[in-house]
Amino acid sequence: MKKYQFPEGFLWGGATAANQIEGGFDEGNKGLNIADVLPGGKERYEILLNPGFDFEIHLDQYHYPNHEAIDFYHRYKEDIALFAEMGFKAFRMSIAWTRIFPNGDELEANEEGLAFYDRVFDELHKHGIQPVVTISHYEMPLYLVKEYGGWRNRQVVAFFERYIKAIFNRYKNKVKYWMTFNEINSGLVMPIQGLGFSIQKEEDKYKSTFQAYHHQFVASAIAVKACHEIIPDSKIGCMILFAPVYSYDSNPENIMYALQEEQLFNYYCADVQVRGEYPAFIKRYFKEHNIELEIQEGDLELIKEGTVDYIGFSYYMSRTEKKVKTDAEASQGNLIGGVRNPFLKASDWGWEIDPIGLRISLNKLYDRYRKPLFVVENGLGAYDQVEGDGTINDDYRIDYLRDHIKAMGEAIEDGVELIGYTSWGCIDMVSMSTGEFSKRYGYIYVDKHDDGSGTLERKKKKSFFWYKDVIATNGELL
Ligand code: BGP
Repeated sequence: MKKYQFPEGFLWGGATAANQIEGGFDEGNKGLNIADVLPGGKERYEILLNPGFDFEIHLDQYHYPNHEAIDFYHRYKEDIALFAEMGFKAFRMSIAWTRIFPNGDELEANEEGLAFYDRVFDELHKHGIQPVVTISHYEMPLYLVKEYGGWRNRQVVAFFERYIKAIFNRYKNKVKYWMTFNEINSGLVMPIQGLGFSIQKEEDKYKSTFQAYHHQFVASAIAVKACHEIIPDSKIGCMILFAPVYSYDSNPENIMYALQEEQLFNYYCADVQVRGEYPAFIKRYFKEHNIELEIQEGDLELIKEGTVDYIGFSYYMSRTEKKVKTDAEASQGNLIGGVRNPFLKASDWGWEIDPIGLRISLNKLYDRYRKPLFVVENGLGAYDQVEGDGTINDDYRIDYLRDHIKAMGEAIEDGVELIGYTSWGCIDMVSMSTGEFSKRYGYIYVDKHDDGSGTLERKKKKSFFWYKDVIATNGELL
C-alpha cells in the first residue's frame, strides 16, 4: 500500500461554523443574525436559492434549528476534549459577529461575547490545538441587513472594520490563523448567505451583487492589512468554494462555456483577493450585464496592498457543464448547477463524489497563484445509523475521506504546497443548505434530530478512531 508524505506540522483537524454549532442564539447579549431567522427543511432551500424572504422570526410557523444547534455554547469543553482525543492540530471555527456587535453598528464591543471566545481559545490551547478562525461564516447581523441592505451598502465596510479590529486586538495572542469571508464566491448563487441580501430586485441584481462584492473586497483588504499590523506573526487567507468545472465533452462550445463558468465562479473573487486586482475577463462580463461599479478613490490601491497569505478553500464536488442543457440532464441537488457526470456517483443529496477533482483543484489553484493552500472543508453528508449496541459504523464516510486525503497526497507529490486539512463538520451539526440534523458529517455523532428532539449526547463513530490513526501517523495510515 502506498504511503503518502504529508509535510511536518501539517494542520490536521476539523471545521465548523458558529451558527451551525453554538446555539445560545439569544444568550450573552447576542444579537440576531441571518442564520437565526432561517427555518429548517424545504423552506430553507427555497429561500437560499430564491431570495425574497422577509427575515422575520415566525416562531409559530417554523422550526429554527440554529437556535439551539448542538449547544456548543455550553458544551465546548466536552467537544474540544474529543477533538483533542483524535489528535487535532487545528480547529476551524468562526466568530459570530453578533456576539461581538449585536446589531453591527454599535461603537463598543459586547464584553460577554468577547469573553466567550476567550474561553474557547483557551480551552483549545490547553489541548495544543491551533484555532483557525473564520471572521464571517454565512451570517451577518440581521439589523445590518434590514436597516442597511447588507453588503450592498458601503457603510457596512466601516462596521466590519470595527468588528475585525475588536477581535484582532482581543485575540492577538491566541489566534494566528484567520480567514475573511467563508466561501465568498457562493454569494453568486446564494446572495442571502454570502452578501446579506434580503430582497433582490431582478432589474438591479447584477449591479447590486457585484457592488456588494466590491465592498467585501475592500473589507477583506482592510482586514488583511489590520491583521498584519496588529498580529505580525499571523497568517490570513481567503476562503473560496472551489468546484473545478469540466466540459461535458470535447465540443469547443462546451469547453469555452466551462472555462467561462470556472473564471466567474472559481476565480473571480480569488483573483481579487490573491492577486490584488480585478481579473481581465470580468470587464467583458460587466459590459454585457451593464454593470458599472462605484469604486472610491484609493479602493484599488487598498485591494492591491491587502492580498492574502494563503488560499483556504472548500471542496465537495466538481461540476460538469454544457452550454445548452435540458432539465433532465441537470445535476440533482448540486447547489452550483451543471449537468450530471456519468462517471461519478453522488451522495444522498446529489453532491457528486470526485476525489480526483480535489487533486485537480489543488493543481489548478497552485498553478494560478503560487500561494500555500489549505483545504478548510471537505466531507460527506450522510444518514447515519446508531446500531443496537450504540456503535455507528460509518465506513462510507471513511472511504470518502480516505480517497480525498490520498488525492491531497498525490497533489503534494505534484508539487503543491498544502498546509492543512480541516474536514467539514468534525462533529454533527445543523446543515447549512437543509437546516437539518440528519445530514451528518461528523466523526462525533450528536443525538439531535430534524424535529428538534434529542438528548444532545455525543458518541464516537467508527470514523473517529480511523481519523485518530490518520493524524497520529501524519497521513501514512489511511
Ligand atoms: C459549505 C459551508 C458550510 C457547510 C458545508 C456543508 O458550503 O461553508 O457551512 O455546512 O458547506 O454543507 P451542508 O451543510 O449544506 O451539507
